Amino acid sequence: MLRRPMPGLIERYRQYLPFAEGDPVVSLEEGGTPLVPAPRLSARVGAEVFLKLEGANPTGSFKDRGMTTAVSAALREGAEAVICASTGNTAASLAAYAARAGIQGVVLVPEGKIALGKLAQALIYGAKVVSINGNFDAGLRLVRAIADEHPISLVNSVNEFRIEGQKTASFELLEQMDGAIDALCIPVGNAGNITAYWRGFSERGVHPRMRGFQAAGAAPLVSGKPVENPETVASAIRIGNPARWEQAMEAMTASGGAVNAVTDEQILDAYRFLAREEGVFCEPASAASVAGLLAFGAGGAERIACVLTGNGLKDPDTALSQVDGVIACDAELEAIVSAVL
Ligand code: AN7
Repeated sequence: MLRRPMPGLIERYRQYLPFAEGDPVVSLEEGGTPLVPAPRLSARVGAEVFLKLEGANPTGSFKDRGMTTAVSAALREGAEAVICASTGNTAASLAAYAARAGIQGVVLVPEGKIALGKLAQALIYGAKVVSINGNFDAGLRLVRAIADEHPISLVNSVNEFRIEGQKTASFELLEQMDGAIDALCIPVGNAGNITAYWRGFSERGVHPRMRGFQAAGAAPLVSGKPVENPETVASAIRIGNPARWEQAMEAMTASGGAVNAVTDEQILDAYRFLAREEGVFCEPASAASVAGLLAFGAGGAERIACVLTGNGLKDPDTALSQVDGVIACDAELEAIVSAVL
């Protein structure tokens, strides 16, 4: 058989992952995402800035990196179902990989607080989608209890295989930036991803400053205490009590980085800026990384990567709330020309 040029993460990075030859692999050929230069953003902050487009993964977010590993491991253990609590992207990713594996996916999502595209994804892939009248933190407590008592595998980022898969993004960044990276800007919700990046960098002996950004209304790591009722337009990171709290703080402290908060207004400014000035459409939570860089500056770093964790198409409602809208016009040449030129 012809070897495909871009196999999934487990095949590409097997020697760094807890999978042996012959183990089951559930893959949608995730990873291998673009790293694009951001010239206008670079000019604004006075450093060379690159955007890691994780929205280019098969379900449109970085979660696929951890889901190929978590679902493959679950299958290896004989699981017939997988479960998670989610603000949306984990749900979409779980649903896709469960479908691919031929097992049942179950997801708990906060009622009314999950972006439309993510909900559509979870449903069309065939997961059982349960909407709870509680937030992500309540959902995570519930699925932990369910997985403790029943034969269903928990694949939130408390699952070690999730972190293992997600650390491959660091390997890619080092390849794409030739090892020269001074700082990483990344949104932080449940804090699994920043933990994974730090692990990946550390395994390669490289230690860029880890700069995490939370939404001001959901910033427990900044205030140092859990947030009872987190609120932000960036629904993906509407999380008040991150599961990987200590590890995330350790990554930021050990690397000389920091965690800071950005307001919804700063997030939406960065969101529009990326689309209009760089041609990159990410979701609001992803824009928190760039909002943070713009708000707090390059801090002396010369080469910076911002992780854009999810695709803008995930959340069409927020996009449409940020624009003037379409120009209605008669289907006539003169009318159109005078309307747009
Ligand atoms: C686009 O899907 O927690 O700090 O349940 O979807 O590793 O939690 C999503 C998180 C950043 C934060 N950007 O990552 C979920 C979920 C996007 C996200 C984060 C999420 P973590």
